[in-house]
Parts: sequence; C-alpha cells; structure tokens
Amino acid sequence: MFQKVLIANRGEIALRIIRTLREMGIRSVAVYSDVDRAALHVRKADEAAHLGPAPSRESYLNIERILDAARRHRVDAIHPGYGFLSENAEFAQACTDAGFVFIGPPASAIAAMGSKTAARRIARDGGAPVVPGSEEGLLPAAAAFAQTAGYPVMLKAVAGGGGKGMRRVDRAEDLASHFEAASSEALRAFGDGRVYVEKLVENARHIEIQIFGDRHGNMVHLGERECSVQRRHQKVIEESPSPLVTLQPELRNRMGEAAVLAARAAGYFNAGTVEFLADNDGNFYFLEMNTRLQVEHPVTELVTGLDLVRLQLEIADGGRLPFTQDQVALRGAAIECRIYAEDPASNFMPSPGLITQLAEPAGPGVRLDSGIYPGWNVPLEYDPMLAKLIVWADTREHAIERMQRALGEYHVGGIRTNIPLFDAILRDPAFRTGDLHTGYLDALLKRPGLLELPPAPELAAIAVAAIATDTKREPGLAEAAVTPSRWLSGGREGLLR
Ligand code: MV4
Repeated sequence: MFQKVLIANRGEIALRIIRTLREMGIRSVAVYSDVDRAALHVRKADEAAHLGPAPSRESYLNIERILDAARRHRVDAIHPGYGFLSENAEFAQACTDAGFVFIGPPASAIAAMGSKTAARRIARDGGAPVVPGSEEGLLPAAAAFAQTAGYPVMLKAVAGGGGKGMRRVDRAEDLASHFEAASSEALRAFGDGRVYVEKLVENARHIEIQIFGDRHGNMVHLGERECSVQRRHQKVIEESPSPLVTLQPELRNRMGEAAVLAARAAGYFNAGTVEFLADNDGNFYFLEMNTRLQVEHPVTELVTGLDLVRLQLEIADGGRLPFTQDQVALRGAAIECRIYAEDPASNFMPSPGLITQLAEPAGPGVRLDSGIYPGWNVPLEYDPMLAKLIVWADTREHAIERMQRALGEYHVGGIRTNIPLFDAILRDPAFRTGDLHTGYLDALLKRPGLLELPPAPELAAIAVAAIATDTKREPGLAEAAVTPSRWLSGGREGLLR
C-alpha cells in the first residue's frame, strides 16, 4: 500500500480524504494557495505544500505545480477529490507519466465520458437506456431529429455536463437561433462549440447510481442517491435510498445493472457515478457519467457501511473489490444537507468572510464533514460550500427528524448560510412524502414568506433566552438581542423548540 498520498484539493473533501489516510497509516500531503495558508485541511495534514496565488489557475488547477509538490514531498499517489482537476484526463495521464498513481479511473475513461455524445454512445452500445437524441453536434442533424421526435427538445453542449450550456426548445422555428446561441456559449465555456439535441424529459427525478470497479474486471453498484433537490444545477439535499426506489424496489437493480453496463463499456475502474433521469412510470435514461468521488458520497457510505475513500485507495493500489454484488446490503436511510456560505433571503448571494462563532451538531446518527473553524476566513475565490451535514437513521422519517434536530444545534456566526432554507424544505409535505423532481426546489422557493422571520414575540423570546444562556460564551448575542436580525433567527430558532 502507498506510504504517502498528496491530496490535490482543499476544504471538506481534503479533510475527508486525510481521515481515511490516517486510519490506514498513510501519510497525507495537503496543498494550499495563498488564501488557504490557515485552512483546516492544511492544519490536519501530515505535510503541506504551497502552490501559489489564490486564483485556481495558479494553484489548485495548476498541473505542473501540483506535480512539483508531489515530487518534493515524495508521494506515491495523488487523490484529486472532486471539482478542480478530478475529471481532467490530461491531469490523470500527467500523474501516471510522472510516476504517481492517480487515485481514480483511467485517463481514457475520463476522456471518453467528458464528451457527452461519446458517453451516450458508450452507454447505449453497452446496453443502458439513453434519452432519444441526435448523435452529432450539427444543426441539420439536430433539426432532423427534433422534427421526427417532436418538441420540446433539449440542446446540450457536447463538451458540457452538469447542466452548463443547456437550452430548452419548444418550437421548430426557435431551433436554429437557440442552436447558434448554445453553440457560441459552449465555445466560450468549453472551447468546443458542438451542440447536440435530445428529447426533453419533463419534471423527472435526478437519480444516480454509485458504481465501483477494480482492475481485475469486477464491477458492482452500491445503490442509488436521489439528488432532485437542487437549484441551478447545484445540489442542496441528497439522500439514499431514493423515495421513488423505495416505492418501486425493482428499479434499483434495473438502474444498477444499466449503470454497470455503461461503466464496463467505458473500460472503467475505481469509483464512478452514473446519472439518470427517472420518471414516475418506471422509465429511466442515462444522462452522463461522473468519473470522480462525488460530494454526496457520504449518504452511500452510511447506508452501505463502506468507506468509499478506502475502497478507492485499495483499488488504485491494484487490489480487488473485497465483496461481490450480492454482499452489498443497504440499511436504513441517509440524508445530506450541503451547507453553503450564501444568503437564501438575498437571492443566494455569496457570503464569504470571517467565522466568528461556530456551534456544530453531533450526537446519534450525525456526521459533519466540514472545512471550517471559528476564526477561519472563508475565501471568496472558491466554491462556497462550507460543510455537509449527513444523518443516518433506521427510516427516512426518522432521518428527517434527526436532520431537523441536528440543524437546530448548528450555528455559524459572522457570515450568512443557507441553514434556514433546510427548515422550510424538511417541513414541506411534498418533501416528506418524497414527491420530488428537478423543479421541486424552484417551485418551493416561489412560495411567499418561505424564509420569513418567526413572529415578533417569538423573536423577543429567542433574544431573551440567548442572553440568559449564552452571553458569556457568545457575547455577540447580547448585541443581537437588542437589534433582532435575521442573523439571530438564522441560527437560534432551536432555543425555542
Ligand atoms: C435533461 C433534462 C431533461 N431532458 N435532458 C441537467 C444536468 C445534466 N446532467 C443534464 N440535465 C438535464 N438533462 C433531457 N433530455 C433535464 C436536465 C435537468 C436536470 C437534471 C438533473 C438534475 C437537475 C436538473 C435540472 C434541470 C434540468
């Protein structure tokens, strides 16, 4: 097994990887930019290497600087985390060429899945159902397909993914203009202006399957994650199992087998995620494959009892999957809330800055994967996700109750977070029955008064209770009590319950 691993990432995922490395007796090397000198992942790693200035191009996205750090610190392998260089085939190949093991899939599979039309072809030829669509990124092909399949259709960038550069088209007369607009947008964003078209699947769920393969031809799936609760292609809540699959249990094996077929056809190994759109009638369609460990992997860890980072390391080291498909058992229900430094009351404006106070949830069934501490200055240069709060319980109902309890214990002072939003979602009857689709959160956010302050008497009582219990430890609260604010209500509703 490896002696030392460099983590080419920052924040909570770097800490997540450090923890497994420590359990396995492997030394960890963190990397950091100028604004991340005091970051938690740097403090917790065994060694740390400075990369450069804050902009990602000069630090976390800079292949040469990362490889220099890997050489200086004499590591055996490199874990890319998610985001940054994790799905960059050139980086995976450069790691291998420099003599380091890339902890992830082969560069060839990353490259293949990076082209959305190539991914569709591989999945379809492998035997997975794909959304009907055109196979080439040219306007005549798109127009011909749309004419036959009928409107509405969805235009997508061949080099896109994650919803970037997508456009819905409802009428034939709009196709050409939308195609041109999508194409120039794709060219600007990805340096590749090719656009293809698919039949639009309306109000479907986003359900994804975690797969794992080794280098010896073994491949399994680890069940599904329901990821429909999202805003602008940014996931907000994920869970496993999917409430739809709980209602239609045969879906799990059908989707799981389709995911394994697609991954096998790509010559895949290590961790991967196959995304599907699923409707309520038992139909599902391959969308794309993510060739990395995902943000939401903890919900799968909690229902399977597995450490997915450990599995990644063992497979990268040439090991075999230590279990077969029939040994994978899912137990209970897990939910994850992504905690972002953004203000849901102000159109989700980013809210970087100094964390002045921090109360973190704990207790039965609670896991907090966090990258922050009191005194940490959240930089504005990177993704605003601060932490992930994940709970496990025997049933989905109990997991929701547990999440509400844990959120009530959570208080981040000094900056705004989206914590108040979860209260509204977890109380919503449609969420509680599991009646979800990708438009769910947009519809909920249109409800007037969704994030309103509690009634004034309640607010006053919160303030009094806060002063009575917390003045010594949290002197800021005394001041807040005099001037009732969203800051107070955002973190302190729990005092009244
Ligand atoms: C679609 C679709 C409807 N029809 N494709 C968005 C992310 C990218 N992976 C693909 N996406 C979609 N593709 C067809 N043919 C709807 C979406 C979509 C979506 C998918 C998953 C999660 C959230 C979404 C939000 C809006 C649209």
